[in-house]
Amino acid sequence: MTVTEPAAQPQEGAQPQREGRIVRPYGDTTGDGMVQMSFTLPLPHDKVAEGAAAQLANKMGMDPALVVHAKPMGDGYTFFVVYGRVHHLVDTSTVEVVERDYPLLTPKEVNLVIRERLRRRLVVVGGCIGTDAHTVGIDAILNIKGFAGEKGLEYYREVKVVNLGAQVSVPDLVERAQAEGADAVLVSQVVTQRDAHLLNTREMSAAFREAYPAERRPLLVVGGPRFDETMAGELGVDRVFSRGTTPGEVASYLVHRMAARHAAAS
Ligand code: B12
Repeated sequence: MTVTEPAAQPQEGAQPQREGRIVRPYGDTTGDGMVQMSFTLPLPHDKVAEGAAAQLANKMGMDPALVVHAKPMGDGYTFFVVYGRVHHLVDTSTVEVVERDYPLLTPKEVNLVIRERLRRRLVVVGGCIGTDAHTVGIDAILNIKGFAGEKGLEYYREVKVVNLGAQVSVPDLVERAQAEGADAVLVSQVVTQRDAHLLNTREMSAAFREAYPAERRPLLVVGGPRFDETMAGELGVDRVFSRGTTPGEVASYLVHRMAARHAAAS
């Protein structure tokens, strides 16, 4: 998909122009429509299971569908990789994505905006909620060591980070956010089994709405590899970040929103 990069200093609400293209997948030769997909069936590995995998792929629009890998996964389960042709086209001009609508700032610029606008440190409280113990993602954003060559928010002199770690209950998160005077609450959800990430996020956002008057509620930001970034409204949060997010993007977003709130209040 070809998406033009946003300008360095986009206007508030401005939508970058997107170049539209009609594309189909590429396997052996350009535009041949070849794709590969993997899944597990609750069947022991035998010829019938392989036939069932091919039939499923056929029903999903893959024709021909070739089972290229099959591996037993414990008793009564088989993992498959199927390779084949799909005939669908994608028009990139109809693709909906959340574009970055704020400028990317350096840590120095972020610190400066906070100093000038807020005149105190920006307080960020973060953690993994529910039973989720996958802290590597939230640590990548918050800890000084950071991610992808960027330092985490702890590195920013004007940001106070309170990292609560794993398995934080929603009431504890709300209580700590209130005690710290949080400007933003950053929540990570990595486990998506039975939609736990969606249920936990909705519970969290509802609890913050209950605990705070609307104008004093901290910014609610949720992140994790399997979130759909277009779901912020549905989940009751201000922003959703997904795979590959860097600390600089988050810091830039926070000061952008903080500056907008500050301007609206004065
Ligand atoms: C490391 C790991 C573990 C470690 C976690 C250690 C730790 N301290 O975090 C341990 C061994 C404890 C573990 C346990 C389990 N795990 Co595990 N784990 C992983 C693994 C291999 C890597 C995750 C990771 O660290 N990624 C690296 C980070 C940097 O990436 P990230 O989380 O996506 O974060 C980035 C973005 O998403 C974003 N982001 C994330 N959070 C946030 C938050 C905010 C606010 C923002 C802005 C951005 C942001 O920014 C980050 C940087 O770009 C994944 C598989 C995989 N390859 O992804 C499985 C995986 C996540 N685990 C899985 C499972 C099932 C489990 C267990 C249930 C296994 C079991 N049966 O016991 C337990 C659950 C424990 C629990 N209570 O949560 C499944 C989840 C499946 C699902 N759909 O839910 C996965 C996908 C493996 C799999 N394929 O089955 N796991």
